[in-house]
Amino acid sequence: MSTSSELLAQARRVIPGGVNSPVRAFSAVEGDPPFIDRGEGVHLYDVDGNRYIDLVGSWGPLILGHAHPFVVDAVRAAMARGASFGAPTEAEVRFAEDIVAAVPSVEQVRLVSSGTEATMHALRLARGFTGRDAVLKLDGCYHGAHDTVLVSAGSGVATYARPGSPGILAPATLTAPFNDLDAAVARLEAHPVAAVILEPVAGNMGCVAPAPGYLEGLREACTAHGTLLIFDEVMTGFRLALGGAQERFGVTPDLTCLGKIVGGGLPLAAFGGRREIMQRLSPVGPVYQAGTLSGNPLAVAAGRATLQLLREPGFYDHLEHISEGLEARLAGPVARAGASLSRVGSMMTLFFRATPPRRFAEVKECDFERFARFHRACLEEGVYLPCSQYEAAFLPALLTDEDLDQTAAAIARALARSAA
Ligand code: HOZ
Repeated sequence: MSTSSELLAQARRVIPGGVNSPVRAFSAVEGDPPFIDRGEGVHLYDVDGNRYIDLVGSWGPLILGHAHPFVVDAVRAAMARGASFGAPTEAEVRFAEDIVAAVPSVEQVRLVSSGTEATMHALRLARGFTGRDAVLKLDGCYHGAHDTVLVSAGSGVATYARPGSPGILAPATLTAPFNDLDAAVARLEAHPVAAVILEPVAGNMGCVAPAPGYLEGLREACTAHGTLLIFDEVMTGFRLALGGAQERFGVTPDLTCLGKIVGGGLPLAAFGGRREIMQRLSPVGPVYQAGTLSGNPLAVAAGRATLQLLREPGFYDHLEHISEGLEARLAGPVARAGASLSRVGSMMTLFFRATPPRRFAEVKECDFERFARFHRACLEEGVYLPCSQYEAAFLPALLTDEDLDQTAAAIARALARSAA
């Protein structure tokens, strides 16, 4: 028995399912999850001594790879000054200035500790600002684990084939298919809706790009109906461009949720947007929002250091070049396997379906049994990929040509091995 499997058995005695977040459980693929010992650059090492090229990157945050020395030094210096104060610091101000400068829609920002908090508070703020209760979310998008948005959600909810979750209270959540503008407009015409929330590039039903004109159409419809447009850029923020998907696609939402990369691998997220909306937040406005560890000095230090490196000229061109390089190397093997690769920037998913899906319903048509075999074969070949067809891989910017060659060759072998 491997050390990972022994640890999983021990974990299951004291932690539900042995994991602290369901997507880590490997329930939809073959075998047990490796328990991780450490990460270095683009590599992960498990407790059994196996080394993997890491294309999960902690589900998105690690655009600079593991334990980047510049980030480590920043966190070490912050720790030496004290882990938490529950009081304002200058670093928070400078960090907020960095975020405002980078993200087109953000005139003011509030720091929180997780993406779930960011979307929860953004939706509350939208309701408070508009005086409306209903919100519209798109099928297959995932916005964290709180009541309003655990409806027709992607990520772990889809992986475990649940329509939502017992225990949630979401009577005012409307849904429409992702990439179906007419359906969304019909909902807005039929109901007074506080906000439309979506991942502008879906990453939680695998990587699904917005159809041409879709984001622009939602923007127009929201403006026409007095509805706030919320981009959940927890995955896409600082990943698809410094200014996220909104910069890449040129569509500006009213509110933006950030997470993952913005915290440099530490628990930090944010939501922000137009000043007049953000001014409705407590203590200036009546919409309450709070958090003891919000703006935590260690997380702020990691986030600031990360953003500093992302602002280096050419960073995103290089990341695009790497991502194109992997896609090009995989094109032949993927086509021969009858699969398809969906990529936007450095987010990508290999779907076991002949053409890349455009909607959640199409993702559900994939060959999940083959995905499970493929995933296990990838692990055995030394490539660590997300353990669900409903997730996106995230490439780190440190991948070398040699890494890309080895990764593509390993994935090609895994594709061949996973054929029935
Ligand atoms: N949001 C990520 C999965 N799509 C990872 C967070 C989690 O659910 O554990």
